[in-house]
Amino acid sequence: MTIQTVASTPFAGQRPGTSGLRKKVTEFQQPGYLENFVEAIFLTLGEGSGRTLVLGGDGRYFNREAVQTILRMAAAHGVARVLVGRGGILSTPAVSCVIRKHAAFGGIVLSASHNPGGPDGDFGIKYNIGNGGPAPEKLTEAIFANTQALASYRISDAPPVDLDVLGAVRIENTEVEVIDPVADYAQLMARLFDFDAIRTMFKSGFRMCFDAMHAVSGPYATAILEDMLGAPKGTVINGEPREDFGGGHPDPNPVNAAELIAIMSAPDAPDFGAASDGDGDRNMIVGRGIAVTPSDSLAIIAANATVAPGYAGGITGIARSMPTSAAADRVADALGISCFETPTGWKYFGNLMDANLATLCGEESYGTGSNHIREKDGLWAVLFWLNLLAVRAKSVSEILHEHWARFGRNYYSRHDYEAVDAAAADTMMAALRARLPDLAGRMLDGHHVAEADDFVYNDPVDGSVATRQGIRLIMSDGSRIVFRLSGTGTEGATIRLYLERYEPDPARHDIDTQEALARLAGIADEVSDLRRLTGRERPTVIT
Ligand code: VG1
Ligand code: CO
Repeated sequence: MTIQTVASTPFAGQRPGTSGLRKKVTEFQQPGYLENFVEAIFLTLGEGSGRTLVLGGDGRYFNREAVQTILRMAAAHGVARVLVGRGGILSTPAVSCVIRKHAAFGGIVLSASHNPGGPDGDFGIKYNIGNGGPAPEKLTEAIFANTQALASYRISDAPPVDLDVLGAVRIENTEVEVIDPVADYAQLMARLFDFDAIRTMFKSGFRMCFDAMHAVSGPYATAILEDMLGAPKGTVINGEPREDFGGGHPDPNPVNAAELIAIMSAPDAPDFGAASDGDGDRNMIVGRGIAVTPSDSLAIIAANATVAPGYAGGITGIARSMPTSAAADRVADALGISCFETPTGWKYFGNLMDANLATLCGEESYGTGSNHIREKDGLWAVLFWLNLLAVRAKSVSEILHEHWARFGRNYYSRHDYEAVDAAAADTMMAALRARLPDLAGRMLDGHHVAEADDFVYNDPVDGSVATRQGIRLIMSDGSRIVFRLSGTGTEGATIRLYLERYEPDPARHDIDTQEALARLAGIADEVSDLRRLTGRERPTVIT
């Protein structure tokens, strides 16, 4: 075994987006592409002696190969110890959990989350810091700068490690320990939630369907729901992780998790349904015949937090990404705590949780979580709901309607225009930005525009500023229209249009969501000229 220095040249486009570097597998397979990015991570972190690093991914195509490369590079950079999940598997929340539990210096997550996998699909890589959360922008920018400057990378020529056998082996001076990917995470969940109450509920005949979408949460859900909580075998469907997610699109929303929605809409539907994404950090909550929006789920978890033993002492604050609906703000008001509004992406929540300003965090994109780790956590949200259902002994629909009756309903929807021409999307955003001063104060189809701006976030903890985080029109009645460009797509540009309208009257809480938001959608098209500029008649996906 020796350490080699391999000559290399920079690749364009290695700037991490909303959540790490995501590209087509074929791009990652270019000689030196992955190595350059990993070298830049190590250059940014400094030499690794005495440090522990956590490593794992969602099991998608190229995961195992990438793990072997990164292990040999970690050894070349003097990392003392690497904790790697068996089979190269660790869900995103499990990486965060293991980093914190073992006081690791940081972790590398291999995932493109909900993006499709397989040889023609996507791959991704992300660095998490010692608090268990995604690296802040300052660090990702430094990594990017290093990718553009390096001339070589260092790697050991050691043979591959057997990733399927638990235990420790050595590469150079680095100890590589293959760990059970589920154990630490499952232990943490058992501390946060009332497993006895949930077990009793399953014993009394409560039925659930968890769709793991052939992604990473399968082993976690099977171990926790079926083995620990006694849910009947078969509660977890599509539980076997596959390199191509069974050809599916592992995004837990009503469009991509259509199988689960069909099961939950059938006459003999189970009491509760849930799904999770590629890397296990997203969740969708479904009742019989009714899907809960992620924004409502965050608000409901906040309003009921104390039912779970881990949150029995109450919550200090809530944080939500800017496009997420203001449903949680109403709960925060009622509880007399703060609700922070951050840019899109979990990395912005880390400081708030570290400073104990926020206990719960959420995003409209099916992401919910708490300060138990520093990533969003799909199974955590599902377990919270199970705990809530066990304590309240009500249906999902009853809980949802009672919440709306108390706080009002924030009708909410996101319209995605995927893989549109990048230049057309930029033109649209630039034109909208230019029109902002003119839009403020205008009446648009009966709505008075109270504010029109491009969201700027001032981090209250470290004073950092994030600009251009989404164009928003805020109406006097609280309705909102938000435009953003995605930072996770790998083809052209994806325009996200977020629509929200508040309805206090319980008699009007069962309107079809798209109908309730139709006027706002019309205004959005009119002010942005989206359809004409992109040549798209309708969104690719509506959630
Ligand atoms: C999307 C979501 C965002 C989420 C991010 C990562 O980003 O909108 O809320 O944090 O994905 O989630 P964007 O830039 O495409 O809108 V995951 O589960 O893909 O790591
Ligand atoms: Co994800």
